[in-house]
Amino acid sequence: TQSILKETADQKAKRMEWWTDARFGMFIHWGLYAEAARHEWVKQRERMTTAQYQKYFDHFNPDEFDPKKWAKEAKAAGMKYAVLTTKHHEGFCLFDSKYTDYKATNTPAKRDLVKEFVEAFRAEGIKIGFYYSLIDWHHPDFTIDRVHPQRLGENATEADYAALNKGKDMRRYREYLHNQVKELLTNYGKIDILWLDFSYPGKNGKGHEDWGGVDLLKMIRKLQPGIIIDNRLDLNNYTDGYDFETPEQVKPSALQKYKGKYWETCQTFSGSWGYYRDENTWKTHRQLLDLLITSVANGGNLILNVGPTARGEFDYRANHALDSLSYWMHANNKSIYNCTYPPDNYKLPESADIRQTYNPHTKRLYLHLFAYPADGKLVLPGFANKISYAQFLNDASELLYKTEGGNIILQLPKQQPPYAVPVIELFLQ
Ligand code: H79
Repeated sequence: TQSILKETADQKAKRMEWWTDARFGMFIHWGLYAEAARHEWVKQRERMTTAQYQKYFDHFNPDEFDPKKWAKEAKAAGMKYAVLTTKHHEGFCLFDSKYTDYKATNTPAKRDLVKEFVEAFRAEGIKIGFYYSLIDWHHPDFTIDRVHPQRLGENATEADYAALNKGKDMRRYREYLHNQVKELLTNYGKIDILWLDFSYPGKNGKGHEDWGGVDLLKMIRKLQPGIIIDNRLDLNNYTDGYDFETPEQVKPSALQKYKGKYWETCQTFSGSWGYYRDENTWKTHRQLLDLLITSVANGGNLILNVGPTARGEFDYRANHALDSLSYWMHANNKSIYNCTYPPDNYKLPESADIRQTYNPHTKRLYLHLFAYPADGKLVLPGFANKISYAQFLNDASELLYKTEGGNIILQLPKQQPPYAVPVIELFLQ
């Protein structure tokens, strides 16, 4: 395996430190698909031609766009970084690229939306991430493959695709891609995260050779040496071909296997990433807390997505979900930031009702109560002599306990603190 940065594990840990400490970020999927309001893959799902899709370009007019509001909401919810789709698979650029006319500045929006996003979020002290789609369903040289809106029927052969793609030249697309990534990493100051999406190597798919991945990676590392990159460029033979893994829309129970790695699970409120008006599958407050807490309890990050509307606002359901998270985070964020899974000797038996996190700097252990004991008794098996004090995290109110055999028995008040998931803070001996 090769490497570009020639870093030691300690040097990488230092580069990643702010990100691992942060634990919680905001993803923002915004593009022309917000107008269709039925999934960011609408062009592909409905096999729309670029001509049919043109109405969304012509009518893109987010007259309520105010990224300062977005940044305030992200900050209130406790999110420490934000990653915006500068271009999604549809190919539409939210930024003022020299290399295409298919960009926000040429729509009724008439503005570089990426620039405004960067300025607003930076002003709130939120780290800046760019999502950039490797896939491009608009660029004329991007060859039509089996995942493209203009794909052929199931029975089409390689020869059929070769005929269809006559005249398209991926070399020109590669140059375009590299040029745009260069613009993004040159024109907007320090960029903290680059989120490239995605490769699908294999039969008639696209991988690092199509993207010119090695040269692209070298350029990225050179332009922004501190940047943190996701793992979707298909460059696995470089030790620093990526910085973190990206389990997408997986259940909390599937996160355990990433323990010990750098990872971030990306999750949606309702299933789609782009604004989807009629989707009725919104996660509950409790489910969102479960994703956040279980991520930290397994040593990873959560990036939670908002799909703003075509007016440029967060939808009322997204606002409601963010408000609930703000309320919880305001009182309980110390069990999230700078935390990870506890050392083995502080692990409670596996239980659906409790998730543990641990702050290695302060040596405090956090118990997240997904069920509140009816009799107020909480037994910590084998915890005798392991703790010196106990309190609720939200208000630092003392929790009494006694030692029985090798166990600690915590006596909680009858009344549950007013949080969907209350947190106990234990001071370790
Ligand atoms: O931007 C969001 C999504 O639009 C994008 N990634 C997040 C962050 C994304 N959507 N789907 N996927 C990533 C995974 C897609 C997998 C599939 Fe396929 C596409 C399954 C079938 C078509 C790739 C190609 C895997 C098999 C064939």
